[in-house]
Amino acid sequence: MSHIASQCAPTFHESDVASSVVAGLSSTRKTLPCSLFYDARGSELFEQITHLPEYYPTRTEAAILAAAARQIAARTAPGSVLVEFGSGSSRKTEILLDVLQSLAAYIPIDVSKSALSAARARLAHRYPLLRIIPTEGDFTKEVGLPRSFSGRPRLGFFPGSTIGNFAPAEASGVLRKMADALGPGARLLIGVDLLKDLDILIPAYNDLAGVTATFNLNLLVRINRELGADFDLAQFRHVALFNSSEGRIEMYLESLAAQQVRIGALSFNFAEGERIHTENSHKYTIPQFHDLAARGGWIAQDVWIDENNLFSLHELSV
Ligand code: AVJ
Repeated sequence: MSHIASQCAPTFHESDVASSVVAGLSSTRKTLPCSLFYDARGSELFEQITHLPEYYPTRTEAAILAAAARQIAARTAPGSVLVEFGSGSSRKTEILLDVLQSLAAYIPIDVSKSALSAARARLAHRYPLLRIIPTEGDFTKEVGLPRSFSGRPRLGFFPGSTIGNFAPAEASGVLRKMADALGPGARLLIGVDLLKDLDILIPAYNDLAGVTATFNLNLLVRINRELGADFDLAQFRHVALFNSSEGRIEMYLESLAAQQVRIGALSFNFAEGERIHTENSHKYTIPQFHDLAARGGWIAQDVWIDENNLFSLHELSV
């Protein structure tokens, strides 16, 4: 079973949290996996981010999806299976579930058992006839879908521009894993944030209310709590910048002073101004993403974009 190494590699267990944190902070360029953002408090903060005036991706993608939904439904045969990768709260899925005709099943895949059961409860209430098969798993690894649906047309769903968290080489690997999991004839609906002016891009990751800063700093709160560390939050600040050669937003936690931080029996030294790299969020043009999808084994079928060219929704086929 191969694993895609990533700055954002998911962390399942307590021991994984400890080892990924120690490894990340021991490296010359300090880093922490962005999957660690999503503890209970982090998920709540991310939910707040999605409502910020500066954070356009969530609401723009939802509007694109709503506008494209009938077209998508018309291309989806009755009896299809909808598979969502990293389904989380399954909020945007409702836009599809409202229009897709007689699905054989909805298979949400997520690393969080609690997110899966909360989503199942909400959706079961709203769609009483829908067969929901929550599947605990990590979409960056091999995902086995239930065999009982092998003959069914499959539609994959990967919204939110989560693909942007992966460097291009990893991203094409993730897309290939999805193609393998879904099998021949499958389609994939994937949300991809577009490259755009920095005066829109930067504030989306550095909002006035400071919610993104709190979200970023919450990594240190989590490490203090779960690993018995003594990070002083007042001694770090949130930094978001655009790396134009890589075409991505990068987030960091920057040390405001020379300091030593203890994690259990270990200690880590920070120079003043030294940064911990906490997230990458790649932005693509349409042709760049088509190229990436092709390297992951997918053929571009259709693309929808909002009127302000902020965000894209792609339909791909294998
Ligand atoms: C959920 C990974 C797509 O990169 O825009 C939002 C996460 N980080 N603000 C993104 C995030 C800071 C988000 N993704």
